[in-house]
Amino acid sequence: RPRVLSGIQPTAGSFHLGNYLGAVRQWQQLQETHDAFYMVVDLHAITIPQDPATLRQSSRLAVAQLLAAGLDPERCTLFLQSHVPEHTQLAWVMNCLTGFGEASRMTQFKDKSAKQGAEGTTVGLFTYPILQVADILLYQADQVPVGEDQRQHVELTRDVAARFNHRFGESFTLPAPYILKDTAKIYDLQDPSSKMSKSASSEKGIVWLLDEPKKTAKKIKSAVTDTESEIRYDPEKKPGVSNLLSLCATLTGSTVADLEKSYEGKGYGALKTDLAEVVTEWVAPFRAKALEYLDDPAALDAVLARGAEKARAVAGETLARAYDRVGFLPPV
Ligand code: AQP
Repeated sequence: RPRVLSGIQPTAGSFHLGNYLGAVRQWQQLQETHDAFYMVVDLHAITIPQDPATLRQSSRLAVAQLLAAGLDPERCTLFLQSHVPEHTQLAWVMNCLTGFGEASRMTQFKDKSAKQGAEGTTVGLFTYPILQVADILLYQADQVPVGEDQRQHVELTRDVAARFNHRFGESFTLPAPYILKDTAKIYDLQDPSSKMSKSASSEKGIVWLLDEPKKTAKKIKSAVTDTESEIRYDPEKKPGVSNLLSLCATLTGSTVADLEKSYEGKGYGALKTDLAEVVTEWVAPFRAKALEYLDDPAALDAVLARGAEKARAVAGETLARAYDRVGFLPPV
């Protein structure tokens, strides 16, 4: 079976709809057909300041949500990044194979560092894409299911892997991004020209999966549209309406063209009301399940312990081979 690997940051509160539709939903599907490795990336989370107690809680919350979204630890390897020290061990080698200019071109770093300011920007934020290179290469992943915002990091991974292979001999699989066109980028409800993002979206622009479903319905109903009234998919001229149409199509399994037809002659209110219902119908049982999993932290920790064991078996082997190729003497 081809192998997939992906990760998600533990977020205080919950995942948002962009995380779910852009990534996690595909993870659930791919565990049926692929050898799947999914991790909660707590090492990545500390690239911006985190309160230790909150981070611990957010990591368990992330696992609870992944289980509620249908990840099955019998079908995939689900683990916490910090439980597998091989990630940081391989990352050092990859740091030494990545150009400073190359890393400086990462647009996510440019955006986030501009927001943090020079003083608030850590070296960790700068090198985080290189830790991601190690994350992916350790498992020899063929594909990486992510949202569009992560494409550049997967491309960096390919470049660094090719460089390692060229210099030290064929060692790493070159991974391809697995990005579904329809859900590659879910947009902010209030600012539909920007992606829905936990750090950049306003509270009204983001759908948190663990919010009260009523609150979510209200947010959807007050989503920004435009001054026309026609329900038509046109991301350039009508980004708000187009976002609502894509969300509705994705969640109901219909096509945007069919939706356009069925809303002919109807106003934006009808689309928003229907979408609010579709989202809350999905979110309500998801939320109930996640909260139930969260009630049993020992069970969540057991899932992670088993996941780490499975992950380390693969990661340890890759790391040992890479260290050998680089010329590190094995410990005796
Ligand atoms: N708006 C989005 N549309 C589609 N996919 C998205 N993803 C995130 N936002 C969208 C995908 O979700 C996965 C996990 O993301 P993450 O939280 O670990 O990191 P991120 O990409 O940095 O997500 P955010 O919310 O945008 O966080 P900030 O604000 O910190 O940058 C990834 O596969 C991502 O592509």
